[in-house]
Amino acid sequence: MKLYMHPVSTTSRPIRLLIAEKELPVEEEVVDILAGEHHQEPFASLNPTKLVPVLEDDGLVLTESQAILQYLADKFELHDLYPKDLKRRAVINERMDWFNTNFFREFGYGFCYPQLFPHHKRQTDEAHAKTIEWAAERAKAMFTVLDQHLIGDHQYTCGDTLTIADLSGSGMVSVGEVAQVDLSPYPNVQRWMANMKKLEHWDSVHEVLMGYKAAVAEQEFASL
Ligand SMILES: N[C@@H](CCC(=O)N[C@@H](CS)C(=O)NCC(=O)O)C(=O)O
Repeated sequence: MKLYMHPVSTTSRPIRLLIAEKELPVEEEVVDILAGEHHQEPFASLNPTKLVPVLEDDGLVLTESQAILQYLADKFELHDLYPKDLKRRAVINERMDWFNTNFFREFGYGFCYPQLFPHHKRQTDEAHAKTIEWAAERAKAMFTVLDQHLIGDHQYTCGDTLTIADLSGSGMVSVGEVAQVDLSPYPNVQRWMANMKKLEHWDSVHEVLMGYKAAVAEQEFASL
């Protein structure tokens, strides 16, 4: 079984964290998305959407991070992280969809990525600034939902035990560290992220991201 990924990639890190924490027998291969390798063969044919991550397992090719997390949790019977109980599982699936659509559209693709990655820069300075301004308002609303409603008084996003939804969501929130996002208006999010950082392999999985953070430390970022 092989995971095609990039260590900085927001959607690859949660899967790498799952593999590391549970010592899953999954080989990892870096696709250098910063050098455009995902637009070249053979990767472009493996995933015509030309994004990482991709999981290959004996003829099965999966190209969406949430589906990959769910598949690995089922395949290796990680019932602690992805229970079979219908309603608990439905909540985890709901949170994963929420993170990957509502939250990440605004915070990742709208707010952070245009500031962090040159190929996400808009064509004019005005369009660029407006994109970030538009997404910032919506990302703040999403952080409020995450803080007040999804986490609230709990330790994690689906209650008081860790699930694959937390792996997914924390990967998305952590990209904000690179863009120097202040999470102090969201104390429950800060508490939850502190819980996530206690995972044994958090630091090693996020090492390259933290290197990227150091590399752009002098850049000026919009505030959320
Ligand atoms: N919906 C996809 C999104 C994957 C995605 O956005 N991948 C990014 C890295 S986080 C990528 O490959 N970017 C390449 C690019 O921007 O050209 C998933 O959840 O797997």
